Amino acid sequence: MATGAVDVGALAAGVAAGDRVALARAITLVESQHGDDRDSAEELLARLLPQSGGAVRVGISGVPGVGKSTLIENLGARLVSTGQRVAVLAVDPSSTVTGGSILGDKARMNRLAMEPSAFIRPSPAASTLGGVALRTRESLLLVEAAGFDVVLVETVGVGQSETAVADLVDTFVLLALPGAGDELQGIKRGIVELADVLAVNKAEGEGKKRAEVARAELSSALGYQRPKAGGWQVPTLLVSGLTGEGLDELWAKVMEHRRAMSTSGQLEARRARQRLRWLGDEVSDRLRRSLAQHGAAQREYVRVSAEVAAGRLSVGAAARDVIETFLGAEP
Ligand SMILES: Nc1nc2c(ncn2[C@@H]2O[C@H](COP(=O)(O)OP(=O)(O)OP(=O)(O)O)[C@@H](O)[C@H]2O)c(=O)[nH]1
Ligand SMILES: [Mg+2]
Repeated sequence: MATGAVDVGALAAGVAAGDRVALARAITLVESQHGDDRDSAEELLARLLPQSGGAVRVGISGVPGVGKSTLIENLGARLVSTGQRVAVLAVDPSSTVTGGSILGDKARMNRLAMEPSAFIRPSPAASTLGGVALRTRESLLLVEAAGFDVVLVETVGVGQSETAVADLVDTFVLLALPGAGDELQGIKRGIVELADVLAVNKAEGEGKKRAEVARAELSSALGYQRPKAGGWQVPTLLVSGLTGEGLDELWAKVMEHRRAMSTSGQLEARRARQRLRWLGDEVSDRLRRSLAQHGAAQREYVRVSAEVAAGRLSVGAAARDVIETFLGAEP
């Protein structure tokens, strides 16, 4: 659905002034799938780009139920109490199916949601994870233009989404659960490699001993990894998002990572790499959408699909036919 005629100039001014209502509207605009809105969104982003880039961007990931939202609520409240403005964005691939599972999350971040210097945005319901990540990148620029000092991006750990989120933050924090396990508790190997900081959550009271076991195991798993860019050693910590234990240390590590990256020039290099990957994703996404809207190409797709399914046409030849129709024929 189109959001109606948008006064991009006024909206940009509102966002730049830190107006939360304007910011929420701006994010709705970039998330819109409507063609007219896309044009306005791009104009808005072009205007605000010079004011973006200033926030500390941190991804918080981990398997469902590891305690991401609880930790973000507690950490966010601490940061707010030190005078920082904190925004929370969410990337939830399950929302592409259910149309949004973040309601529970927002309830979990009740206290933070009520802070005037905090801003919480549920994840967009886009048709693909790629689409979600693209729009989250844009939302991130908007909250930066609105003057937020810290952006925390929560992602549900199911594999692909962490890669997408690691690609849009400066520091990627992976949360794990207490106790040991062969499969590192369901965390995929490739995901552990993405982590800049690892923390075993729910490490309070009775859970502390088991948390230490998990920490030792993760720590030794990290030992086999090649060092990160700039020689950064991934720390493993014990935290409790519930009680707040270890959260100050966690934040200190995030800041330490950031300082190390800044000093070595890695921060700028990382962001440059991310922007280039973003460009590639954006081009692919647009091509895919144009293809889907191209009548002749879609008819050709249907035709060759039947041939491919029946084994009469090779996949390569079929793909070439679709692309040639797309490039050669009127829509
Ligand atoms: N003991 C203990 N329980 C916690 C802690 N953090 C979260 N929990 C509990 O774990 C459950 C899941 O917490 P959430 O914060 O919703 O976890 P999440 O990772 O955001 O979950 P999804 O968004 O569904 O992936 C809730 O019942 C929390 O109360 C903690 O530090 N210690
Ligand atoms: Mg959550």
